[in-house]
Amino acid sequence: MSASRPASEKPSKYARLLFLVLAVAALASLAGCGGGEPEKPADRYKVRGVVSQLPVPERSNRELFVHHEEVPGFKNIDGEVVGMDSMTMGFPLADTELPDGLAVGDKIEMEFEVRWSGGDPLAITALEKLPAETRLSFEADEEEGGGDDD
Ligand SMILES: [Cu+2]
Repeated sequence: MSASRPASEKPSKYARLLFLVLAVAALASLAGCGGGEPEKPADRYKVRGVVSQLPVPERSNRELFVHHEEVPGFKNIDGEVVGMDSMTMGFPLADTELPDGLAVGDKIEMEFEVRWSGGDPLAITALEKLPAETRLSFEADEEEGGGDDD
């Protein structure tokens, strides 16, 4: 029996092959471990409300004022769920575009995020108009019995 090894092959070919295999393996493991612990993500909330003031174009920070419903799951800076009462407040729009023709009095549903570290803690990340007949929780308190006028 004769072992027919390719002893005549040039070693440099194997070296290159080995290098290639190692390089591919290294890349694969890099892609797999994604770069360490993720930062604490922003808290995100969804809330409905009524537009009470549109952003003022002259101001650099575009802020939409909304009379919003209660946000029961709202967390404070320590991550404790403290909730947020229904109130009228300004929400920075960040890069979010407003729906065409959005006007004061329109009902909306929006998502906003809160980052307790960094410059601007609050930002609207999504916003859409709700049908005008949508009943919001604070309306039920304020005007039981109706008398709706547009
Ligand atoms: Cu609020």
